[in-house]
Amino acid sequence: LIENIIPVEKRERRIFHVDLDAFFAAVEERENPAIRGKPVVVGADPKEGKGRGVVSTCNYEARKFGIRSGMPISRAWKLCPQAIYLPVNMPLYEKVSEKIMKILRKFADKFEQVGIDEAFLDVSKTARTFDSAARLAKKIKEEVKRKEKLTCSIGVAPNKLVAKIASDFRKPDGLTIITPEKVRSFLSPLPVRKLPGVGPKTESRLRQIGIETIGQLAKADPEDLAREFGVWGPRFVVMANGIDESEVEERYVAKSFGRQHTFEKDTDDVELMHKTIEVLSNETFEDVKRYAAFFKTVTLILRYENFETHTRSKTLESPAMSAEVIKKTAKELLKDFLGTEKKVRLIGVRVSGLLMDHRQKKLLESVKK
Ligand code: TTP
Ligand code: MG
Repeated sequence: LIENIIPVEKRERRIFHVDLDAFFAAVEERENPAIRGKPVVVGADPKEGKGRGVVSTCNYEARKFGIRSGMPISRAWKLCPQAIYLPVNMPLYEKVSEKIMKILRKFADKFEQVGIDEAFLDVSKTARTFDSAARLAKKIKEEVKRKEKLTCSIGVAPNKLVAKIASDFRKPDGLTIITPEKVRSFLSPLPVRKLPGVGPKTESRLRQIGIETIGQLAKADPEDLAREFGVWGPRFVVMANGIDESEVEERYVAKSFGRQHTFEKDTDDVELMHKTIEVLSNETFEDVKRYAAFFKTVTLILRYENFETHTRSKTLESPAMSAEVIKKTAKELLKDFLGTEKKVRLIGVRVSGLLMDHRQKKLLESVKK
């Protein structure tokens, strides 16, 4: 058998990306049958259109009105005042997420949770062919639906990059299978925005040099792109060709912890910003403590009144585990932003580059069970 001759790591892999549909909103609908089938928006209080926060997510009924994640809640209200507006109930979603991840983990040779509602599964050993992988994906979808009453979308592909794009391709309740020979034809007509790492800025710079689809990017000269985008240029070309050799890797903690706050009124009051940074740092530190982790990087997020958003990070000389370090570093980073005319709408604090030792990982695993 050819499978016995070729070393396992060299064989084509079968990777799943699983992503729950309209996750927070779907959990709310599940908990409350009375709102099922109606447009549901989870996020900040809309305050009759005067609310200042954002939409966390909304169900597919609400998306028909044009509502999307990250949109100001006031805009959502304009688009659909009759929707059901609900606050974010994080502890509930975390509990549901844990149960779902437990189900998914069971089916994987290697498992990597990447967000509250998404995970990669390497099933190459369990499913030797794409046909058997397709059957396994259906089984997973059925079990999630039966046990947790939620739908998810799954992308099946030879690597993480393509699996991630595939899970997003048909949503909700989708299953998209991209065999190795289909990778190019699948990616090629898609807009470059579908590639992870390509945001609105990169998209518009690519458009200026005549590149709109992944297919066009795949054929671009890596050197031309290196001149335009530095080290990322050639990487974009590699991605556009559907190449990604990264492994599905178990992660023990969220890669970062953070909190943000939208001010009731846009502000230029430095003292208020400092006070807010202190509160956010304390809250962030509670999470850091809970996971007994050290952090290496502190990031400040700042959104001006015109929604222009900036982030600035500082990597510490040595890993820290203190609220004071978060406060001090975030305040230092804030200095870069002061002295403009623009008022500030939102401030956020984040720590990343988390380190844990082996014992702490074990501890965390036992807590999670
Ligand atoms: P997503 O998987 O991006 O979105 P979704 O599950 O709501 O919808 P779908 O996958 O069907 O497109 O994010 C998962 C959860 O993360 C989402 O339910 C709410 C939260 N979230 C935010 O709070 N803010 C955001 O800007 C985004 C994108 C998600
Ligand atoms: Mg989702």
